[in-house]
Amino acid sequence: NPDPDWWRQAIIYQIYPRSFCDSNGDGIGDLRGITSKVPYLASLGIDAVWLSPFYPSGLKDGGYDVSDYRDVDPRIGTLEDFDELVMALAEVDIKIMVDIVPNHSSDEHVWFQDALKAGKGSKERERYIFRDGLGANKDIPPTDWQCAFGGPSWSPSGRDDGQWYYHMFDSSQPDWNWDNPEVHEDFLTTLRFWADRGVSGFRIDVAHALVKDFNGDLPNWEEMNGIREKKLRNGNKHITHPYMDRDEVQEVYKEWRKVFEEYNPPLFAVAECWVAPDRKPLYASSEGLGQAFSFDIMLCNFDAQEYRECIIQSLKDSEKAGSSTTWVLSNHDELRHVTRYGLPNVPNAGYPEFDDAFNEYKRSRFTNPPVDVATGLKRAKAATLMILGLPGSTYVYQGEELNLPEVIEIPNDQRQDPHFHRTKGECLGRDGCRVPLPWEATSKNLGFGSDRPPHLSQPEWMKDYSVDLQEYNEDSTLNFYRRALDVRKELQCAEELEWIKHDVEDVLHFARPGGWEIIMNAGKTPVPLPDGRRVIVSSSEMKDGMLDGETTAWLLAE
Ligand code: TEU
Ligand code: CA
Repeated sequence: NPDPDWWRQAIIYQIYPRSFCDSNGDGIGDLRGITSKVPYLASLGIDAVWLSPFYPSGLKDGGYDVSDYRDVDPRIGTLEDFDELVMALAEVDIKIMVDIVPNHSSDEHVWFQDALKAGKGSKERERYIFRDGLGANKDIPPTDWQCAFGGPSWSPSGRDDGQWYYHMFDSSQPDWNWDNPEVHEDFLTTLRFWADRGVSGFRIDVAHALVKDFNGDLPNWEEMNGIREKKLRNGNKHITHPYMDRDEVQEVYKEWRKVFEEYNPPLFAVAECWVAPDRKPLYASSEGLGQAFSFDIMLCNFDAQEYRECIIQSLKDSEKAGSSTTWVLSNHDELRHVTRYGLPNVPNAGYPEFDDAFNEYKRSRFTNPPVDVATGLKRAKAATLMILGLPGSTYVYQGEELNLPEVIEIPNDQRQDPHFHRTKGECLGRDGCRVPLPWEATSKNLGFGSDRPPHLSQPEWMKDYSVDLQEYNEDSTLNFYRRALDVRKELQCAEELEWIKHDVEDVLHFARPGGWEIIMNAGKTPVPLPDGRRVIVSSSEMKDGMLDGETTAWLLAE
């Protein structure tokens, strides 16, 4: 009897397919490459993998510009390769999740191409969001809004008809019109398509967008940022925004829920939603998608008080929804956390968009970061052991188990992220966390692929992080992750947590059912370990009954 709750405390490993493993030596990671590494995935002790988009794509946004939702990019493989991967994973009891990108497609999607051709007023244009431009010549965009990567969020149809299409992200990513039933139908077909091929769940990209209301008088960009800020901070549903976190988007997910329940166990979904805490339960409820990412821990400095507040809030939000929370330290959009933790702290106001200090740090991403890698690594391991001790599921991003830092030194002509191109290099963008993995220290392309150089080049120092070197080193980060996941499986227990008071402000101490205790010292000064417990795993070496600074330990009663 399949367990419908398998995801609640699962370890889910995120694969960025183009950068995982290249089976045919063309420099691009592919599905067969992933299949060839199934034994490695099994050795980690994970429950599921989540594949970032591998669909046919214009590749203007790392595959998050999908031109066919029900196929595989020929550069990455075939549907047969996908089936083989599913089978190989099933043999080692690992589930598979895929990424659904429902806010926008690629401009190369056949429906968008049809929309451009069919012209103004056609039913083809009704699948996207087209509006007339302003002014006598309709050559002014309908609003002054900016897209997420910089630059206007409307682009001309290119057909001399005065029409513009809306894109929240890059101009190559036109937004779907979720007022159109055809769009609804098509996504239901896509969900079933992948579920029928053996997929257990989905990660839903920008789940808080989709439904728009662009009728009537629209706010200008400055006014809208005010609304957005209010909505992100206060959330309550009385504040409506033209495209963010509208109540109607939940209707879409109720439809999806019906499809999820057609399967046994029901399909699982996790929402990528950047919304205020009081809105999160809507997305995470069992009538909606089922789980919602909490990125708060990713936005925390390495700081006990910030962690404490974040843990309490995340657990509260998920409990309200009857869901479990998520812990994420890195993903394909963010500065890898070894590097982040090696940087000086920035004031954390929770929502980065409106925080000057955070923006400054993101913009400087990563022209000349003053990174202290040793500190970053020590903290990364401590934070990892802390989140693995919490109730909820943990998402691990490929390479974090190798302790990979962000790659700064990518030649500009190789950079792919629209962030980099739109800001004319002012922000280096997200390519630095997407560099292909180092598998073998002394092989060509570090064992990623056998022939052509990887699509983003691996710096010389990356060989020191190779899987093969770490395999045989008992103290490697790779073996630390394996040990922690192994022990965690043994200690698996109900989703309960009890805080234990500690005299030192910088120390977090909590207990889980079964006598399992987690203690983290986020400060620099060592503290004594509590009496009568033995250490079962620790993020750095234990000496003389002391818990070192910036260290986490798991304890059991003696
Ligand atoms: O990201 C959505 C999102 O909110 C981004 O603005 C994110 O905050 C940004 O990338 C940080 O620099 C998702 C995907 O994860 C991302 O890779 C895509 O570029 C984006 O959607 C558009 O599909
Ligand atoms: Ca390849």
